[in-house]
Formats: sequence, structure tokens, C-alpha cells
Amino acid sequence: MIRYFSNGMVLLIFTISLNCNQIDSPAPYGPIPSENQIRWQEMEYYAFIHFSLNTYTDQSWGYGDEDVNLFNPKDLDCGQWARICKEAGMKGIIITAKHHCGFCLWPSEYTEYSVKNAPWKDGKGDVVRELAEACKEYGLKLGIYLSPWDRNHPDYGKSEYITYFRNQLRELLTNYGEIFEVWYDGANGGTGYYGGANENRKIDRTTYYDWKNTYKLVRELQPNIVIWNDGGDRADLRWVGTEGGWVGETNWSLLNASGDVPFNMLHYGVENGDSWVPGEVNTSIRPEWFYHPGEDSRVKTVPQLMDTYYNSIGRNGTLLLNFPIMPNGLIHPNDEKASLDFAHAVKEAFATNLVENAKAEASNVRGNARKFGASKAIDSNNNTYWATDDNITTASLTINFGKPTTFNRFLAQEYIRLGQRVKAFTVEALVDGNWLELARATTIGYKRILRFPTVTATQLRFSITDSKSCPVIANIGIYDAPQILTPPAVIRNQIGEIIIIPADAESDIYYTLDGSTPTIDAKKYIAPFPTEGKLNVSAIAYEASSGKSSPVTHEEFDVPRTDWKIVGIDDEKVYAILDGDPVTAWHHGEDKNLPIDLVIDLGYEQHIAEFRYLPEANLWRPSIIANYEFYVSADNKRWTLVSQGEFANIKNNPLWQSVTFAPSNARYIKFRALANTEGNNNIGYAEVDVITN
Ligand code: FUL
Repeated sequence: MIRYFSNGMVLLIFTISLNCNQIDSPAPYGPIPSENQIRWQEMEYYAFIHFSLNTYTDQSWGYGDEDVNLFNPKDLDCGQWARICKEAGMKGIIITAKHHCGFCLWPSEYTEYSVKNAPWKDGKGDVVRELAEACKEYGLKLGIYLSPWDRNHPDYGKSEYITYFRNQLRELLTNYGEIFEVWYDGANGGTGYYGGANENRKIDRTTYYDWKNTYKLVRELQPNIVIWNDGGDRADLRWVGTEGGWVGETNWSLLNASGDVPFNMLHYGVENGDSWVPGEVNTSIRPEWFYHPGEDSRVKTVPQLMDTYYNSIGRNGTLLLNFPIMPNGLIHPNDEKASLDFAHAVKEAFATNLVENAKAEASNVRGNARKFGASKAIDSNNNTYWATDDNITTASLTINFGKPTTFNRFLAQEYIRLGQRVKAFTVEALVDGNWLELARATTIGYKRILRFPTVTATQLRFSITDSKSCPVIANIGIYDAPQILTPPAVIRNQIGEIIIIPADAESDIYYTLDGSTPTIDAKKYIAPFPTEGKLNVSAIAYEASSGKSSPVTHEEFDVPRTDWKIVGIDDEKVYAILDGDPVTAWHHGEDKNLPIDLVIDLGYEQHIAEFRYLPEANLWRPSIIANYEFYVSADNKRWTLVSQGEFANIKNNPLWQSVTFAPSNARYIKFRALANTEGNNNIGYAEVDVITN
């Protein structure tokens, strides 16, 4: 180089470009995703459809003996479902081809319990086929939910049933084109019709289904599929341990291939797990999975759905959002509106990536090579990335906007083909010459989005403070999302006071007590206030500075429980179950034997038609009642049983349970717990209520 000085520059440039080509990409670290898992993860958002005989019986779980003649969706239009999903930005639809009741939405050759014996289309209909065609028309992928638990089938629990289950799988995975995902619900075994046996059948979910061979069959029939399973052998995707619409802030796409996975591990994944098993967040657009007319006004609001978005897709998960189908075969207009408003809000939040005109600089670039430089994280190409030298596990990337820029969201993506690496990071903003910490977080994975209060700054610094191996960052996004106000919570305590709780301190609350929609001309909420009788409360949050208001919260209350006394329990804390607050709870000591009774003196005789139970949301020591009896009495001596049964799916979806019965006069009520969801004696309550008529 020195000898041929006149050519030196040429030689030097040649040397650098040679160097670039010689710098290897980082080696994969730990488990990595398969191509099928990557394709699935990139879908990000897709729909669940719950439709079965339950739709016609207002149930959550059918028992297996429901009449096939109930199935007659007069206006069924899978094109409507697909259009809504497409417009909502979803990439596919997973349908409950068979739910726990065993009824099949396709004319299976192997059972009579299907659409072929229903009045719909004179038994010639096939919902799965109609959906497959609609998905094709709208460019959506099709997925299949096939419940392993079948409360109709006579052979359930025997080995013959596995043959039946696989025969059905073969039908579904061969006759309807490409299937992107198959879903094996974990609810397994229990009471059922079972071909008329009407008994309790327990199976060992780790061995009964012989998943290994079932998976083999699935992959043979559909090589591009991903398998979801929350029990038995580890599949391609994992449940996140809740149906509440969130996954842990720390979310590793890893689990161990064998061994039990407790709920809390499902939330967070296993940092050093030996298999790539990413989380899918499944939740419903309404409280329940199947359609219940009583929930038409309980469709999730845009702020709730945006929270779900940030807590799923924004935390390295995908979002599987459910639409319950109405008995007429359509998605309800309220659900359609909510999903489209939600899509609009997501679009608005991420409309402009502020890195577009910014410059990026990194504390370390792998081999100083341009192809791994900081700019690769902001080039809107997810196949290029910023990477550091191998020995580096802390590094920062500074984004310079060149002018004061306002933002409140930060998005980062790892190049997951090389594994999930980042363990911790911070985001700071340069404001008036000082670095201000905006957020501190843990894992990134495929996509992580952080929310923080709006800030105006000239630079943003993303610092990886801990990583398993050298960081590999495919994409950074910075956004200024419009503010969305969250509706307030409304509760009524035991003595009838209304308490309205705002979601944030800056907004004002306005309310009405006659069911009308509140505006800023309505009453302003200052403090709890006393009320009497039945009541219909509506409330909004309003922010004067922006003139924005939240969606409306509606709550209906029966007569106050002022005179209620809990009989035979000495602990004053038991009144937490009557305080209206869903967060406070009480449970009996675990030394008690089942059945366990809760007896309440209503103070005077009332005409009651429904009782309601909200379980305690305690993931660590669940005290959720699964099977119950409900009695009424005039004198606390002679009792009449007015209702008994199971609270279906209460374990995964611990919501308010409402049970109606023939209206009865009662001064005393007795709520008897026969079993809890865990098979032990822990019985508790967040709230108990009745509806009078
Ligand atoms: C649960 C089931 O038991 C529910 O009914 C629903 O299908 C949900 C998606 O999975 O475990």
C-alpha cells in the first residue's frame, strides 16, 4: 500500500469491501423458529370464530346432548365474517369446527352429530367449506379448532375415540385446502352425555391422545401448518396461561420440550428453554366465547382493545381475537364496529414512523461492516439488521431526529431467525441537553412496543443493557400515537353508594342515572354518593385540554345489599364479597371439607330470579367454584334447591357467572360449592349478588 501510494485509495477501498464480505452474520443463538413459525408470527393478528349448538342454547360448553335441530342459521354468510376480518386487518380465521359438545360444523362421515342432520340447508350445508371459500375470496388463511374433548361421543375416554379424532382431523386437513393452524383446546374430560352414558370420564391428558402420532399425521397432511396445544406434548405454539388478552411483559418464545408448564411460565416463557414455542394471545371481543344476547352491550371498547394490542402483539405475541356468531349466522354489528374502530385506532397510532428522516448511530457495529450498521435497524426492511461484535452484550443505538420531535411509542424487533437474545433494555430521550429515561423493559423478541407519556426530544437512545449474546435488531419504530381515553369503572358498595373510578388522574368524570349517554352537561362526579333501588349508571371520562371523551361505561345494579348478613362466618373481612369491588375477595379456610356453603340473610323476603358469582382472580391459589347448587329458604331451615350445575370454562375465563331460575321468594340464600377447578377444597368469592324481579 505504501509502495503504490498513487493507487493506495483504490487498494484501501478494495480492502474494506473485502472485509465487509468477510464479516460473518452472527451465529444463531439457542433455539430458533421454524419457517412455519416465522410465517405464523408475521401474521400477527387473526380471528377466532366460535359457533356451534351453544350459540342456540346460550351456553359456554354444551353437554353433548343438545338437539341438532337447533342448528339453523337462516342468514349464515361466511363472506360477512371474512369481509369484517379483512377490513379489521386480520390475516386469517380459525373456526370451532367441533367444540366440546361434539357437534360438527362440517358433514363428517364419522358421526351423525353434525350439520348433515340439522335443518340448515336441509342437511346439505357445510360451514367449514363456506368459510374456506370466503377466506379464499378475501385472501385470508384458514385455521381449524378441533376440540379433543368430545362430550357427545360414546367412545370418549377409550382408545377407539383416538381413531375417531384422527379420522376427523384427516377430513378437515384434506378437504378444505391449506390450513395454517390447528387448535387443540386443553379443556379435557369431565361430565358429559357420551352417547347416553351421562357420566364423568377422566382421561390423562399427557398420554391419552398420543399427540406424537397425531402431530405426525397433521404434518404429513399439512406441511406448512403450526400446531397449538396447551396440554400434552409440546406443539409449535403455546397458550399464554390466560384468556384475558395479555402475555407477560417478559415474554421468551421458549419453553422446555418436556415437563409440566405451570400457568406463570406460560405467561413469560422460559428464558433458557430448549424449544422455540412462541405465545399466542387468545381472547374474545366480548366477555365470553360464544354468543350471548346479554353481552351485546359488553363488547370491548377501543381503549380495551388497544390495551390488548399492546399487551399481545406489543409483547412478542400474536393476537387471536374471537367473534361469537349470532344464531342467525352473522357477526353482530356492535362487534363489527368495535373491530373496525380498533383497526382504525391501530392505523392511526402507527401512521408515521418518525425514524424515516432520522439518522442512527450505534455504539458498536459488527466488524465495522456497513451491512450490520445502525441504519439497518431503521431501513424498514425486516431482513436486514444492526448487529454487534460477538463478545458484546450491552450496546446502544442513538436515533437523531435533527429537530425537536414529539413521540410516545417505541417499537423494536429482533431478527428472530437468529434466536431471541435481548434480556433488558432502556429507552431515553434527549430533552434540553439531558438524557431522560422514558422506559425500562426486558425482552423484545419478534416485536416489542412500549408506551410512555408524550415527550419532545431531538434524539432517542435505545440501550441494550443485557443480552444472551450479541444483539441483532431488525427494526426500530418511533411513533406519536393519539391519546385514547379509557372509560371509568363504576361500582356500587353494600350500602348503595356509587363509586366511579377514573383510569387516569387527569380526566373528569360525567355520569347519568337514567341510562342516557352522559355528555359534559351531565352531572360531574366528585365523590361517592348514596343511591337507592335498581339503577342504571352511565359514565364517561372527559379531558378538557383535548376535548376528548372516552367510550361510555354502562352498569346496571339491582337493589342495594344494605340489609344482607352473611350467616355463620365470624370474619368481618367476608364482607369483601359484597363491597362491589371485583378486586377484593374472601375465601374459606382450606381445612373445610366439600361441600362448602355460603349462607346469606337478605334481611327481608325478596322475589329473586337469578344469582351471580364473580370468582376471585388469584392465579397462585385458585379458589374458583366449578360445580354448585343454589338454594332458597324463608326461615334458614327448610331449603329449596332452585339451580345446580357447572360453571363452564370458569377456570380460563374467570368472569361473572349468572344463573337464572324460576323466580322464588326467599329471605335466605345458600350457595353450595361442590367442587373447585383444582380438585381441592379452596373455595372463595370476589362478589356474590342476586337479581330480583
Ligand atoms: C377454552 C374453551 O373451553 C372455551 O370454550 C373456548 O373455546 C376457548 C377458546 O378455549 O379453553
